[in-house]
Amino acid sequence: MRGTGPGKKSSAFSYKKFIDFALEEIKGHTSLVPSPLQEKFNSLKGNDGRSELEMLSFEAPKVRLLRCLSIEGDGMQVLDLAVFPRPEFDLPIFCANFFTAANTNIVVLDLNPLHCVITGNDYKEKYYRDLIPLGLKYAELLPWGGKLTSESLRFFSPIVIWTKFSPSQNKYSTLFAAFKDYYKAWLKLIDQAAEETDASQIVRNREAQHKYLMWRAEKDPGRQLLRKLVGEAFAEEIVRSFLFNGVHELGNKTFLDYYPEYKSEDGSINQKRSIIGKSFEDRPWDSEGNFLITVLGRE
Ligand code: BLA
Repeated sequence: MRGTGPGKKSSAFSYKKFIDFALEEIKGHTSLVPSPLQEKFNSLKGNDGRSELEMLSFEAPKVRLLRCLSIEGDGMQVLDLAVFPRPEFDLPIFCANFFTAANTNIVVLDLNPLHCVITGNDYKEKYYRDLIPLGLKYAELLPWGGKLTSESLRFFSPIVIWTKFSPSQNKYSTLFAAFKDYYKAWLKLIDQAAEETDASQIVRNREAQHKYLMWRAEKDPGRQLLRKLVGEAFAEEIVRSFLFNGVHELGNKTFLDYYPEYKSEDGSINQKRSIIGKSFEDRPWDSEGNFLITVLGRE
């Protein structure tokens, strides 16, 4: 390590170039304009006086919201970049969720399916069939990260990259390559997407996105850290109005309407992330993208 102290091991690494790539690359496909959210959610320093949080948000003709939160702290980096299509499109949601601490990296990279790909075949065929080789390539380079919140699997696609690794330049390069390839694959989908005109399909897309957002807004693993950095009130605003913007706008159903299994005896939401528990020690899709365990339907 050149001139870096022991506590600074991972600070040579930054997710900024991922963001630069995403914003630059999309320009060849569509025209981004800043989101009105940008005014309230931008840059700030964490309560520890050292962490920097940066929030960026944009819209485009087919994109309801492209938003990104990055945190650079003391030996810690976070990237949470997601792109949510407008409800007139049933496109997958681009999802890059990377947490880097001194000794570990936790990675979810996926084109999260808007509709179920576990019990249903049509949506899987439509969007993932051609992407299976891409998924297989990175499943080898960035192997399955072991057991995780079982409920999360409903929101993942057959090409999801769920991995954990110790800091290594080589792994970061592979992750950057995967990020670029997944993002480009997603941009191709958005290029090809035709606007839905059937009102009932648009309603169905909107509700599916709302259900997804309600899950993530309630059970986001980053909440504790955000609360520590910016205080409880602003952390909640970031989660509900920025990261998972749409929870208030896209529908009226509550978390428990969608996920009644989380209801506790007193009627409140069970605070546990998982009711089923952690599972899926190994990657639960075969090499053709078939889910191997069929207990987890979504609709
Ligand atoms: C851990 N983040 C995780 C884990 C997953 C995800 C699966 C492993 C723990 C688990 O099994 O739940 C990510 N889970 C997802 C994603 C979906 C999902 C993307 O269901 C989508 C449907 N993460 C952030 C931000 C921070 C963050 C903003 O997005 C920090 C500010 C941190 N993620 C974070 C931390 C952990 C984690 C600290 C490990 C701690 C823990 O497991 O609670």
